[in-house]
Amino acid sequence: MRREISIAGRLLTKCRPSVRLSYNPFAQTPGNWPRMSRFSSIPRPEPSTAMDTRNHCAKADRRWWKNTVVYQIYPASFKDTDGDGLGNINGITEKLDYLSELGVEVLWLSPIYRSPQKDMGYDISNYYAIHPPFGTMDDVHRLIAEVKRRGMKLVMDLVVNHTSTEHPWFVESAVSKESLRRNWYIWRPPKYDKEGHRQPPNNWACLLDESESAWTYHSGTEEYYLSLFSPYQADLNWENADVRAEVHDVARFWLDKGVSGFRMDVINLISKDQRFPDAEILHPGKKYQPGDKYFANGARLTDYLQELKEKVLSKYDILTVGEMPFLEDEEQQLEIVKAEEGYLDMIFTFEMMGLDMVSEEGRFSFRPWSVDGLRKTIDKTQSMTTKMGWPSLFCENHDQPRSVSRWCDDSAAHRVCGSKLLCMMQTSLTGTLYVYQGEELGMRNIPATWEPEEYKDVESVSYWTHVCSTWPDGSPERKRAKDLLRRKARDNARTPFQWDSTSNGGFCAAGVKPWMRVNDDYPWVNAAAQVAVARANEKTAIVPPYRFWQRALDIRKQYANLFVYGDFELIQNTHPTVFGFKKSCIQESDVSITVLNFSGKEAEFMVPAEYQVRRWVMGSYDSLSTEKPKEGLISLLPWEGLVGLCKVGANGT
Ligand code: TEU
Repeated sequence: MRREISIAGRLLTKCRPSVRLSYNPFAQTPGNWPRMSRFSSIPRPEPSTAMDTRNHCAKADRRWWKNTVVYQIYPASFKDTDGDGLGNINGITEKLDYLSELGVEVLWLSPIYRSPQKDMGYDISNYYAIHPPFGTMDDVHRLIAEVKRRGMKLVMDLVVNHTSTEHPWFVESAVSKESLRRNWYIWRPPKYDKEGHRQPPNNWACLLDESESAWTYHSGTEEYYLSLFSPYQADLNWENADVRAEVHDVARFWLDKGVSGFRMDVINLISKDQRFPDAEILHPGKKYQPGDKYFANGARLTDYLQELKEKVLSKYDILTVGEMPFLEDEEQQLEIVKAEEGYLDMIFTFEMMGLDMVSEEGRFSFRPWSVDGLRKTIDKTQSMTTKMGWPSLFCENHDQPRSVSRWCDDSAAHRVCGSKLLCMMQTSLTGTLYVYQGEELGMRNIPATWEPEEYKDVESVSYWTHVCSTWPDGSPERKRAKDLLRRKARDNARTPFQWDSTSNGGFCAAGVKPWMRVNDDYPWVNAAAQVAVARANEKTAIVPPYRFWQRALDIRKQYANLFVYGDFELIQNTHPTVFGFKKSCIQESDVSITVLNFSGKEAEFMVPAEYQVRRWVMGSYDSLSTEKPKEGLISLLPWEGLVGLCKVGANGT
């Protein structure tokens, strides 16, 4: 069942999913098929059994942004050099050697633009200026030059779904209904309920505060504006060609300065259903409901991306990655990233981040996740390469808890092994790899002993305020909410970077109060301590995460055919705790196997009979791991991961 439609002169073949995953990163509409999507009415074909799943490695074109490692910097928390307790641009420049030594090649900076910082810079009030506490435009020029001098590249965050309400465009838009910029944003009149009380134009919930409306009332002009994330972040009206032209100018401005690409913030939310209908009731009893079905992956998304590509992006040799929550359908994902015909090089999707969430319960929820879920999710993203798409790989970013705390065990006994296990998983998968600051040290979540007052993120603050106004102090509900905050708050990733064991973890000078409390573990979890250990290829007793990452990135480069571009296949895919996979490439005589025991208990794993491990090249327990048997049944210690290069035996393929 496949139908072709012609839209705007292009022949499109579009598909509707027959099966949908129930996960959703915001715990919103389970299965968010966009009604307005141009492919929504087209049936999906039966899965093709004839699809050739091998040898894509050899076919893939080899653009620079594929075989590269991107390191995300959260400027507020990276390094303070001017004594105000907030990280700054010169702090990044100062640490470039550390980054280049680690082996990263591209830096992605979370927003540094002028902003009232209601959402840590994701609320921009001037795209052409720098937030003064971060530094000046000259500092940025110097950073770009120093990055280039080291053969590295810089990627910026492009946040154009919304602006700060302090942006002059919004200020002008809000002046009156007749303002020339009125329709730069999304304004709608109120609705009135049966009792005559004023209500927002529809029932959509706010994304960073599920108990509130996605609309904010403006008494001056007696209308509401759409503010999907928070009342301080007003959604731009992309239907307006002037808005799009201005966004194109912003992108050109930064590319002309020599930046090498963009991470595009929630870029799949730019086309909204213009009817702004009420969302279906998914959370009975709640006033506001998830509206993503109507504001994500909308009908004109690909038109807007095509225009951006045509007018701006295609004119530069850059990396583009779109952050796309609420996008789970493979065909849609592929349409965005497909080689040549796609609009962006790659996207961030959040299926893995949903494995430990309960959709019906919202953002702050938790359920134990399974290795089987992880296996299926990764298998799905890896399979993109078989259809000429390109995956992005990440376990952390500034919105997610720390990976070792979330997916492994961050206790003193297991933290190091767990970080190495996650490192091996990421460095042996196909795609462009993204490492988040501190991940290379095995940094951990906020300690359980911290009170909610230490959490600074707008989302955490709204959540906790709501909890406190709903449940009394000492109630089990509050206790549970506190636990969820500790597990899931974005603050977990935002504590200051731990450079050394001096006060404030070396993030800022002694005596200066950092903008956010430094994790108490800095005396033993810090960069200096890990860098001080000899390089990992020497037989040291315990290789720390930084040295392990450094070596893993080397190995990834050295065997790029297998690790960066290789064809992915699951092995022993029913194992309850071990995630195993094989990588191969027609251009290589070896294949690799990665075996990851996601458990605090020992496990056994059978090396497939057709392979004999020539060499275990990486292992969580270092020399202990790499001396494991080369074939047959191998026993794995808690949180032990292994990566081996294998000869293909007589029965091998
Ligand atoms: O995030 C989009 C977003 O809403 C999610 O990443 C969300 O924070 C996460 O799913 C929580 O689980 C982007 C930015 O990364 C985030 O920091 C901003 O707050 C948001 O957009 C608005 O700009």
